[in-house]
Amino acid sequence: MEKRFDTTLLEEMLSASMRPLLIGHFNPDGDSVGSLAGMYHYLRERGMTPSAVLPSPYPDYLAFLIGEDTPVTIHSHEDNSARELISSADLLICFDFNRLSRTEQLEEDILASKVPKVLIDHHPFPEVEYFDLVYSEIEVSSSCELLFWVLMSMSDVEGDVSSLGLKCAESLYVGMMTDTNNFYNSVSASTFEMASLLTDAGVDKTRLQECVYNNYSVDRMRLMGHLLKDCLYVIEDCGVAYLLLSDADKRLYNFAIGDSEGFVNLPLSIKGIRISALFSELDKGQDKYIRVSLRSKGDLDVNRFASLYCNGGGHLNAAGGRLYMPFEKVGPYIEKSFREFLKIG
Ligand SMILES: [Mn+2]
Repeated sequence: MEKRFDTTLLEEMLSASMRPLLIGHFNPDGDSVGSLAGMYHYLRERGMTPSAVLPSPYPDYLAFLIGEDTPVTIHSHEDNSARELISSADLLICFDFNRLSRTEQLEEDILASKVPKVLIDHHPFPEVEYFDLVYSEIEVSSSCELLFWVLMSMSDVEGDVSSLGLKCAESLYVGMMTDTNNFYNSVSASTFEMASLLTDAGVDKTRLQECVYNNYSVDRMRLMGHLLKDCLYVIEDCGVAYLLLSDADKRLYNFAIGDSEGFVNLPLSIKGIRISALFSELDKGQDKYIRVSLRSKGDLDVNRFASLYCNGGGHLNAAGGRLYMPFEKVGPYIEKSFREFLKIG
């Protein structure tokens, strides 16, 4: 249950560092923001002054983890501050991604940096060659859980959860909670143990659930209703169901970043459905593509499907990718692809 890690090298790197920089992935989710914020607060508790960057904005429902006391620099085309932070840092710690390309426009800057690099991640096949120290476990629920057990192994923590500080503890809890879809997938004994230790140490799980899951707009609720009623497609003989979220519908329902969170899981509650997908049209000038999210049950490998048909990857039961085609072609393309992938009809 309890996991132990060798933290000798990490502790050496941290004590040698004056300007550590924490980096999350593009389209940051709860796990990426949670692990970044968790490490941030842990280092602050120890008198260090870390910085943090994200390649793109985070959803509103995570704002409570990143208050004024956790300054995070968000990269944008117009502003070079994230790039400057990368070039001036003396240690880079990356969270919740296995490929540097997940940092999008910051990838080049990270590659150009010659300082020690650490990766803390739970996706398969991480690009270990770019890092000096890698904590990678794919059996673990989330990067937050992995970071939790790494921190618990640190010589200044030695298994004492209260020494992490409440903000660190809350951040790690939120990342684990969101990546497991509120304890629904990828949960093992060590995940429950982590949750139990964190709640014992004062984490208010009800408050965190309220902040994350009961904080949506009316528009988001109506958009979900519209999607389920008018934009849900079922390929019955394949056990596949998918949702098509167009840019026009997003505009109609005042879509905000994070509003489609959880939508992809909805079709999985239909009897007989074992794979679900969400295709979300993005139409922002030059960044025009269709964002793909995939979920599956059992041994159906959507990581493989994403890499074969959707220019992406992820985990066995949760993956993502991108399609470059007119939105109206997605339905026929995906039905054909699933038939080929599952060898049906
Ligand atoms: Mn994750």
